[in-house]
Amino acid sequence: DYIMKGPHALDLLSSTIARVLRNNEISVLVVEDSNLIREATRQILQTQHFNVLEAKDGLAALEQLRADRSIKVVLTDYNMPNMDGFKLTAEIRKSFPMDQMAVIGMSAQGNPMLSAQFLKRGANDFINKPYFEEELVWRVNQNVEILDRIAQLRDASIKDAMTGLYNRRHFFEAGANLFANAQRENIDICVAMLDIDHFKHVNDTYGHATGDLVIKEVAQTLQNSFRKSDLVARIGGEEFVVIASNMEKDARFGHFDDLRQKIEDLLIVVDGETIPVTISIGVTETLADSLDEMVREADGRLYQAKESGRNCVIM
Ligand code: GH3
Ligand code: MG
Ligand code: MG
Ligand code: MG
Ligand code: MG
Repeated sequence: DYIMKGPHALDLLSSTIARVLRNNEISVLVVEDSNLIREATRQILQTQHFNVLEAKDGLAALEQLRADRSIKVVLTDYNMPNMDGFKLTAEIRKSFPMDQMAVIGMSAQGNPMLSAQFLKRGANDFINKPYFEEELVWRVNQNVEILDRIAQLRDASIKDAMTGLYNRRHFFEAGANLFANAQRENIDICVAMLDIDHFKHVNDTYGHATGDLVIKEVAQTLQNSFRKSDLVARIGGEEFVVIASNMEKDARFGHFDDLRQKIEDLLIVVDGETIPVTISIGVTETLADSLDEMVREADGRLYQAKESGRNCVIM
């Protein structure tokens, strides 16, 4: 029926499907002491395919928020025993910023100051009770949509669009935290600089598009060679950097040399021609006074690797 109405109906259908798929992944916590209203609210949200959790007061809500990291929206009543909605909102904001978790206040008391008080404490939105079902549905959906777009923008600002690796700016920001943590907790870290060999030759011989493809393949191999807790970034055109934590000392050189070999073994074929790709790697394992110093040290070793004929690891 929908589909017969033409392209606009198709758009509507596909955005509805996208919303259902998205909402399936999102938990909404309904905080309400009235069993009747809580139950009704849950049912409405379930029609939107949200995963709905319930709490009878602010204290119970805080406990759930600590336990379940998938909660993105909190719908909260004002008047509740133990902890009211204002206090709950203020408590939530101590741990969860408003661009990562939406708080929507609700109250039946017909007092216009209630919405102002909710917003003042950091709520994203407010709904009067009794609410119209459609208003509840769309306020929750819009709040989720906004959080989603913010997350997308944040992601785009820290990642390199071509490879999906972290960008240079994020490397130095996140790296500074990793480094400070390593210093404080006495965690063993190593920093590696990696650079594709004779890449100008790849561009000159096979063209820029093939060059881009090579960068993507190398980036993918790099990403797959380290743990989630390690930091892998594209720091320049065909230059990459890694901070790896708690890598076993004896296995370390082998790990980087295996990576070097994996790149050499990559089979990149364009128009029937196999593109030869190798990288040089410089690694430092000594915790210096700053991340910059460690990066400089690794870069020095990368230079040595280039001088020693490329396609090798200097550690
Ligand atoms: P070496 O072994 O000494 O590293 O030689 P090289 O040719 O790789 O030298 P260099 O690092 O100076 O050159 C890197 C080249 O990478 C220069 C630049 O045109 C190219 N490049 C940088 N970013 C990109 C990119 O995003 N795509 C493509 N296709 N080429 C890029
Ligand atoms: Mg109440
Ligand atoms: Mg160079
Ligand atoms: Mg190079
Ligand atoms: Mg380079």
